[in-house]
Order: sequence, then C-alpha cells, then structure tokens
Amino acid sequence: MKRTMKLFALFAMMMAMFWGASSAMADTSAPGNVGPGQQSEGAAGGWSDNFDSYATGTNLHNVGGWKGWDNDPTFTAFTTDDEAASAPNSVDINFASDLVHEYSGYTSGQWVFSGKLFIPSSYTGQSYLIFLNTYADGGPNNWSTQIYFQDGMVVNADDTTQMLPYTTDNWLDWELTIDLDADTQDFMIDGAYLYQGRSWKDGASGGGAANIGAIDLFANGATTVYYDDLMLMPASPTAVQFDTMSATSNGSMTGALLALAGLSLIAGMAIISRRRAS
Ligand SMILES: [Ca+2]
Repeated sequence: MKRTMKLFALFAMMMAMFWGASSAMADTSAPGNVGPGQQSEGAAGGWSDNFDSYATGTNLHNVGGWKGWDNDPTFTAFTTDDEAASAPNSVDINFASDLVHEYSGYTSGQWVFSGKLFIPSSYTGQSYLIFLNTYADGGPNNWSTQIYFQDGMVVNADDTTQMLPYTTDNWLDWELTIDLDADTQDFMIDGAYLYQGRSWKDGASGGGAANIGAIDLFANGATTVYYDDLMLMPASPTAVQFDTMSATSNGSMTGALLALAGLSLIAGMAIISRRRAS
C-alpha cells in the first residue's frame, strides 16, 4: 500500500512537471511573456521564439510580440521554410525588414540572448543584428549593440576594428551575454568572440539604460538572411532549474528541457526503488 502511494506520488509529480514543461513550450513567443516582470516566477524569467508556432509565410507584424520598426507594417518580415534551424520555419530578413520585439522587466542581472543565423552564399548588402536598451515606437531609442554582416565579415558597427569572418550556407550560432549589473556585453559568433567587456549602456548611442529594451532584425536593404531559435535566458542555469523544479512555467525552452531531464531522473529513481523493493 505504501509503495502504491509512493508510486502515485511520483506519477503526480511527473504529471505536474510534464504540465510545467508543456506550458513552458506553449508559452514560446507569447507576447504576454516578454519579461520577468510579467511572469509569476520573476527571478527566472526568459523568452524564446523558434518561429515554428506560426504558419509558414506569416506576416509577423503584430504577431507574437513582433512588429515593424515604429509599429510600421512596411518594415515587417515573414516566416519561411526555405531554411530552418528548427523545422519548419525561420524568419526571412530582407530589403525593407526592420523587425522589432520589445522586452520589459530586464533591468538587472546577467542574461544571455542567443540565436542562429543563416547567410546564403548569394547574400549581398549590410544586414544588421541590433539590440536596444531603450525602445519606443517613435522614440526615444538608445542602441547598445549594432552588428552587421557584409562581404564575408561580421563587424561591430560601433568599432569596425572588431570583425570576424563568417561562413555561408550554414547555421551560425551567436550569443550576446549582457551583465546589466556590471554594464558589460560580450558577443560571440560561431565559437569566437567578436568582443568582450564592452559597455552595454554606452555600447553604441551612449548614455543608455541598464535595460534590455528590444531586438531589431534590420535588413537595411540587404538580401535575405535567416534567423531562428532566438532565446533570452538568465545566464545562471541554477535559477531556471529551481523554477522548473517547482513545476511552474517560465516560458522558456531551456526550462522545458530541464523539466524533461528531471522527469527522466525521477523515472530512473522509480525504477531503482522498485528493483530494491522486489
Ligand atoms: Ca524554427
């Protein structure tokens, strides 16, 4: 009887964790979950979008928290299945695209903004990956990070001595680590640092805020580049793990994966305890 109760308790725990994991996955890209300030577990909040919850060919203006710059539909972008790091979709940033997603509540701590970028071999132009510490439709705006891709090089627009070569026709991993307390940012692409220890508040415009305001995927007239698997997460995985273990949704893919890992562990423990009992 006791063992039955134990197994039932384990089953209940597994279901609760699975529910937490499912909610976290379902929350992906929901505009309501754009920052820790708007989530139940503020300390471990995050955001992600893999563009797979939208139909292929979706105009992202005012969808999933995305919009054209200044809330102008002219600057929108569309999901596509021409390339995808996670199937079926990525987002196609080309010509007029100037696609913005705002965040709120990210005003302290250490965060990692990561994603994948695909630059076709036929690519021409100067497409930008931009982060702002302050964004509002019509302004005021303050830029922290402006990185462009041109003629085979990844370049920091605010210090063009900082550059790295890129490879084409494959998915490149990029990662921006932001320490809002220490006012630093590090940018890594394809396993190499473009820069480290650069100021976040004074990274581009200068005189900015300790705040993650928005990402801006700006084609600047260039031909197509694709982005996929965008994610904004706490730099410390411990915070996420605690959040997941309490079986609450944190709106993050990593949280969901940690929950699934926890599930496997509990299932393994159940098997061991059954073996011991028999
Ligand atoms: Ca995808």
